[in-house]
Amino acid sequence: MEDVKVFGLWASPFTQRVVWALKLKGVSYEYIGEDLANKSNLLLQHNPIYKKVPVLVHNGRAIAESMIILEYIDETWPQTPLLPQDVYHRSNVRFWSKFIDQKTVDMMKFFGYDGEVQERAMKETLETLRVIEKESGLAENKFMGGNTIGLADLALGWVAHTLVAMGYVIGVKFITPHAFPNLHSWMANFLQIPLIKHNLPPHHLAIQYFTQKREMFLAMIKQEVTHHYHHHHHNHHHH
Ligand SMILES: N[C@@H](CCC(=O)N[C@@H](CS)C(=O)NCC(=O)O)C(=O)O
Repeated sequence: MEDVKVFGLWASPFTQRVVWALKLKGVSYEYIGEDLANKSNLLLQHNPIYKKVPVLVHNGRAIAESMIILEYIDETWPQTPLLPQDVYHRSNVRFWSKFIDQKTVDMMKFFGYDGEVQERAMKETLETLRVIEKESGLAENKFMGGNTIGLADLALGWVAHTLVAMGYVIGVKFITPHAFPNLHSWMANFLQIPLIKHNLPPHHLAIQYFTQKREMFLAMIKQEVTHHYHHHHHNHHHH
């Protein structure tokens, strides 16, 4: 008997990658929602290095890091393959998966800031989207690297959902048909897949979650600025 558990957070774009992969494969699993402000002992035990979600636990053995988990899932449950048969195409999909994964955190940076820092971060986000738009072959293919959904699409999936929610909160629409026609079609194709469509966090909850998150981030920066100011001031008196 298979024992599959996912430790996750519903709003986490990294958790969503794993949920989508398991759904596409038709693997049933138990979902354990984590409160990141108060992580469970099991999560810390399963991912002592990063202490992050998602973690997949298969028959008692833990795997961390969303993209590593996706490869594990693909190798363990070969139905509906996430990587192409052809060796070259497979490398190409891995290339884009890695590129997207490496850029993901930086692409979200704009969301935690205001003013100049936000503007600079936003430029970077747009530049990365431009690279994917132009270079990843989306003009010829429905999905990243072919006509079926795969590893790189799951890596990029957060752009079709989390990035949209983050943009909504700050009043920016990133993926318009005009600015990114290929990505815009990809997004429509991605969201049309029933197993994706039916496994997205509800829009209003995502908006609510990211609105709060942004307020928290901005409050944190303010606190840091005040802290630095006092620190500086304090030193001044002594020298
Ligand atoms: N590279 C990791 C990123 C996972 C990640 O950043 N998870 C966040 C939630 S979205 C987390 O668990 N944060 C908790 C923390 O940093 O304390 C992956 O791909 O799985």
